[in-house]
Amino acid sequence: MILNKVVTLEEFIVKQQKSYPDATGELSGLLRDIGFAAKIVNREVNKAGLVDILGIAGHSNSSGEEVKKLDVFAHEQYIRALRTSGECCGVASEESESYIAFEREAAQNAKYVVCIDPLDGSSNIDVNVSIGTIFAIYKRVSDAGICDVNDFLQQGNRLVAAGYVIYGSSTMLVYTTIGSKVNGFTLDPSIGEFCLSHPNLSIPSKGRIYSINESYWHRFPKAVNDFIVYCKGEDASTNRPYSSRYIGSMVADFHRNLIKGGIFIYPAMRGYKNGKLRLLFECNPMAFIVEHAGGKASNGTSRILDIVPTELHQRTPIFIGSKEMVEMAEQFIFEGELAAVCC
Ligand code: AFP
Repeated sequence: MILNKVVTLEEFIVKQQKSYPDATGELSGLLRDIGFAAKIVNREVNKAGLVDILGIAGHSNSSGEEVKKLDVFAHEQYIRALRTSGECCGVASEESESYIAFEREAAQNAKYVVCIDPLDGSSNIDVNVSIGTIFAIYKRVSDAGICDVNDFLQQGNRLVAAGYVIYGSSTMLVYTTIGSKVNGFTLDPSIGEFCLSHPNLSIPSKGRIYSINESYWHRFPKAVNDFIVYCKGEDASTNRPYSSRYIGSMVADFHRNLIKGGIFIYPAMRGYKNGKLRLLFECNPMAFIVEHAGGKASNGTSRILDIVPTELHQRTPIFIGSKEMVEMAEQFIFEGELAAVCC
């Protein structure tokens, strides 16, 4: 029997690096460090039901939401990995009000910053539902030395790399770098390595899954409800009605739609004029990935990656997934109408 050669994440990163003659290996080092931290977080997520790590850590994050112990653990692990890597001069984390500037000399000379949501979907931890980590890597814009806030307040169209880890029925790391394909690696627990399992991922252009928390129906703009009604409509020629699937973990909803085709929506709504999800920690990295997979990400009227951030914890409405579904949703959206409902 001939066994296929397994390609590990580390081997893949090195191979990718070799295809760029000018590459210094710094980005590769950073990606490897994120992969390492992902394994440690995965280990704790897997034993969450066994050890006394479940429960609320007793304080709120900067957005006023409950912080669970695993959120804190994941935040600390990723920060530690990035601090020691020497390839990163600072991190902005969804779990931290301000960015964290690394002071070691090697870090001050490093050219990358990372924005990270260490444990997205944490309200699902207690019920054994998939959760994830989302990361985004930019080149700093400041000169060497201590990084500053402008290094993080960059448009998504300046991203160098982005990815996510999904801690699910299996654990996967999916990432892409500028100008490359999206590749997925599944953690083989028997060898402790992420192995290439989903090369060159591309999202079907016509999906038939829509993912939105419909319980907010009465708060949504009419255009969003009109799109939901369209998804539920009967029409054989467009394969409708579409299927509704909503996990409540963006990483898990996004990952399913990436593989099967679909749209994930977290719109503006009454009381939340910019929706819930954060531009820097959730929307930009996912938009970068979906575009590299042939999909689309919009706030309803403009490309997510073109939004100019003004604050670290800025939120934005998002429509993300299969290109034709996002374009169809956009057809229902009118800026004026959204503004009228939300403001
Ligand atoms: P938590 O991390 O607080 O569970 O929030 C998860 C999340 O940011 C995103 O992953 C989900 O898609 C979204 O919020 C779910 O929000 P709703 O509960 O309002 O639908």
